[in-house]
Amino acid sequence: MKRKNVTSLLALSWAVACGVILVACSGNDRGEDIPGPSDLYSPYVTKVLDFCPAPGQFTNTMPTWQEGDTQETINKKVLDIIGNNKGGMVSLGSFGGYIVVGFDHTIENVSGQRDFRLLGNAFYSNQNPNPNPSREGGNCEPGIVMVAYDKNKNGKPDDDEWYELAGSEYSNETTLKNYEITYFRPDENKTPPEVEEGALVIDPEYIHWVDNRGNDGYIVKNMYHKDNSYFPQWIEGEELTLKGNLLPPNGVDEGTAFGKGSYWVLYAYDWGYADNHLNAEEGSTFDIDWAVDKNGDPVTLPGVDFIKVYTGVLQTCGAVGDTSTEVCGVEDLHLLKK
Ligand SMILES: [Ca+2]
Ligand SMILES: [Ca+2]
Ligand SMILES: [Ca+2]
Repeated sequence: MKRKNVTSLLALSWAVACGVILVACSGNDRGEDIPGPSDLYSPYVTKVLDFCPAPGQFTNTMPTWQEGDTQETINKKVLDIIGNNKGGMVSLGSFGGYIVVGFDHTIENVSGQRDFRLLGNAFYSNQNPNPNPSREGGNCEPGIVMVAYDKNKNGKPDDDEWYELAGSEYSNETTLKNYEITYFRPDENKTPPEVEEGALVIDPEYIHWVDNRGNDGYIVKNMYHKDNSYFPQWIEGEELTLKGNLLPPNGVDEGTAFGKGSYWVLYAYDWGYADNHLNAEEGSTFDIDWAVDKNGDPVTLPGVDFIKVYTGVLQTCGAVGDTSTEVCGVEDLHLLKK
């Protein structure tokens, strides 16, 4: 015990010394003072500012909604699940569902390096019926990442402080910019249209949506998730409007194509999305230098204080159900010296 204490003390003084050196070396090429890496800070999420999933099969169960929950209690539940390296998981539901997290320091933008990692639950399948897929695929559910640097130091991400990290599909001509969708609260007691006995989809007209392109459709209810409401229960009002850029669908039923029944493969986009590559791979890390403004012009940020992730696709893939980005945490790669 005693030796451990001495070791800890030595480690602490070493860490403090390194911290001082690192702080002294921090800052950026514009000469602005920003907090540097230090063992005094947590490399993980320490705040959940907002959590608003879109309708989806895991909504109200990841985290679990209970009667009486408010936005504040839900945010706290989410922090308990994914904050401080807990490693749990929350689900953002269909397109546009989002989470906003914060830290106890500014994640520094180190030039030429990835700055943070977003943890999700993406995996690659080794049972893809397609023998020659052009990219990794399995259950990749890309979420678009936005970052905010608290320029005015008011402790909040103001509307004009948000920038998107432009991932590999940002310039894809089938990515729809300024997409907007409105989901309508369902009548949970309505009689759904008749479906075949044993059908996978038990309510094909469960949650109606309309978008700003003149389309409409439904989030369907499936037999595997039939007991929870898919509409976030702590949100007030009869409708929920969510905005962002809509990525093209990434799911392909490869089973049908290769005569092997139905087997959906959700393919990974190249880079720059949450819940899109394995947590251990470089594909789950992000460079703050990918930030762009509303016109798509690059923006140089000294660091970020807040990160927002929202589900980037709108699709339902057979038995896998609706695609939703999952978030399990964030790591400051500089503090972790990765
Ligand atoms: Ca960087
Ligand atoms: Ca601010
Ligand atoms: Ca996922």
